[in-house]
Amino acid sequence: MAVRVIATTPFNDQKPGTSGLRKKVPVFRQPHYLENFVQAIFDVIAAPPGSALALGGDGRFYNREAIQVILKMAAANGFGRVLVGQGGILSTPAASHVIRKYGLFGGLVLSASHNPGGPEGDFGIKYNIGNGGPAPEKVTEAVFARSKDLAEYRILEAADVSLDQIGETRLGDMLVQVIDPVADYADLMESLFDFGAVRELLKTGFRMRFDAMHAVTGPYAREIFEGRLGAPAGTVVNGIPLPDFGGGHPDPNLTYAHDLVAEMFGPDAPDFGAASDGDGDRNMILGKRFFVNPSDSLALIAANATLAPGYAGGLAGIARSMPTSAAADRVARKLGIPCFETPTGWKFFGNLMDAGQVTVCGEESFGTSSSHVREKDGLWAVLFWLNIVAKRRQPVEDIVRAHWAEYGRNFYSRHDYEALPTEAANGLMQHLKDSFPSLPGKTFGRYSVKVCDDFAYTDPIDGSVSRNQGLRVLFEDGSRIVFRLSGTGTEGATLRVYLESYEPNPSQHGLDAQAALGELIAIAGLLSGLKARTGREAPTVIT
Ligand code: G16
Repeated sequence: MAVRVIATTPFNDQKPGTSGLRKKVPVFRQPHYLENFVQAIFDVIAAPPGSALALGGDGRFYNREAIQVILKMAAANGFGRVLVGQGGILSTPAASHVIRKYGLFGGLVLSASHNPGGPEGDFGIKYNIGNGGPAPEKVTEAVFARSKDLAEYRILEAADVSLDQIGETRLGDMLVQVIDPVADYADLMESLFDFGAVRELLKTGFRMRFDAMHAVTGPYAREIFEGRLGAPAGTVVNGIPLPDFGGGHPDPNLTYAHDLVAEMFGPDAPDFGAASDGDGDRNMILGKRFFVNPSDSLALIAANATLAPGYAGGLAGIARSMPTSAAADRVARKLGIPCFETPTGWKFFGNLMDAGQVTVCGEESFGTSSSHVREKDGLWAVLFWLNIVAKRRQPVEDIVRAHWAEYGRNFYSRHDYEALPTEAANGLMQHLKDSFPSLPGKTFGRYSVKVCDDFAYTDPIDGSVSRNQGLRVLFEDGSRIVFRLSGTGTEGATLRVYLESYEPNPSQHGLDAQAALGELIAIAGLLSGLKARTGREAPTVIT
C-alpha cells in the first residue's frame, strides 16, 4: 500500500466556528475539500508517530465516506491506531469518553450537530484534544491558518475498511479497531447515577418518552432506558439513526421536537419526556405539560447534584456560557462555590474542568454536562433528571416551581432569526455597537441602561483572551439583552437575541416567559432596528 502525496490548492473558507467546521454536504464533497481540512488538522497537532485517535460521527449523510478518507489519511500521516465506532457511529459525548478512557492523542468527531442532514444538508468535522474536549481557539485558529497555505495532503492508496464488524484490521502500518460505540458510555452512566432508584421509579407506573429524533442517541438510549433501566419497549421513539434523520431537524427544542412536545402537552401525557440532538450532546427536558428551560435545568441539576452517587461529594464549581441565565449563579452562591461565565462554546469549559475548578457546566442552547467527559452530554442530563425525580418522587413541574420559590425565577428566552442576509446582520450588530456609548443612563419604560459592552473573556487558567463574544445591554435591575451572531449556521447569518429578567416574587412565577419579557423584547427591537434592517416580523425559533 503506497502513500500518495496529492498536490492541492487552499480553500479560503475553512474557518472553524463555535464547534468545528460546518458546511453543506456539497461543499464537503468538492474534490480535496475534506482532505485539505483534515491535513491542516494533522499538520497543526503534529502527533508523534504511532499516536492513537478516536473517530466517529452521528451517522449523517457522508459520514461513512468521510471516515474512509480520514482513516487512509491517518495511516499516511503516521498514526498507529484509530478506534472507530461500529458503523462509523460515535455520539459526541461517547467520543469524548473514548478519548479519555483509552488515553488517546485526540479524536475526530463528524457531525453538524442539530443541523439537518442529507445530500443537501449539513456536514461537519471537529477535532478534540487528549482531554476529550473540543480543541481550544488557539488550535482552531492555527488549523484555519494552515488551511490557507496548504499545498499537499497525504493519503494511503488502499481499499475501504469494513466498519460493521467489531474487531481489528490493518491499514498499512496502522491498526483500525472497530469498537462497540455504546458499551463504554453506558457503563460510565451507570457509574454516575442511581440506576436502582430509577428502575424502582419506572416500576411505579412512572411513564417516560425519549425521542432520539432518528439521530445518534437511539442505540444508546435503547441500551440504557429499555435495557439497563427496564423501561418498556417503545419508550425510545425514532430510535434508528438515519442519514437524513428521517427528513427531520434533529434539534431538541420546542419547535423542532414537535411530536414529543405535542405528546407531552397532550391529554394522556407521560410523566417525563426528553430528546437529544443529531450527535447526542444536547438535551431537552419536559415534565407533564411543562418545559424546563435549559438555563433552569443547569441550576436545578447543580442544586440537586448530591442526589446522584457520582456527585455525592458536592461540586467544585459551576460554569455557564455568558448568554445562559444567571439562575445557576444563585445556586453557586448558596453552595459557596465559584461560578464562571465563559463565551459560547463548550471548548471554553475544558481548561476549568481540567484544573478541577468546575464540575458542572451548562449553556442555554440545550447543553449541560460535567467533568465526566469534556463535551456536553444529552443522555447524561436526562439521566440526571431521572435520578432527581427518582429520589424526590415529585413531578418535574413541582421540582422546578419549588426551586423558583427558593431562589427566585430568572425569566429567560432566546429569539433566533435564522438565515438572515449576512450584510443585514452585520449592519445590525455594528449599529448596536455604535449606539453603545450613548445608551448608559437612558431609560426605556421601567428599564434603565447601566452598562453596554462587547463581551470579552480572559481564561483564568491559561490567560488567553477571546473578544467579540456578544453585545450586552445590562440594565440597572439586573435584567439584560444580549445580541450575538451564531457560529454554527451554514446559511447566511443567524442572529440570537437573549432576554433575561429576574423575579423574586413567587406570586409572579406562573407568568409565561414571553409575557414577562414583553417589554425587554420591545426594547431589543427598538435598540437594534431589527424589523427595518432585516425585514423580519418575528423570530424563526423562540425558546
Ligand atoms: C455548539 C457549541 C455550543 C454552543 C452552540 C450554539 O453546540 O458546542 O457550545 O452553545 O453550538 O452556538 P451558536 O450560538 O454559535 O450557534 P452544538 O450542539 O451545535 O455542537
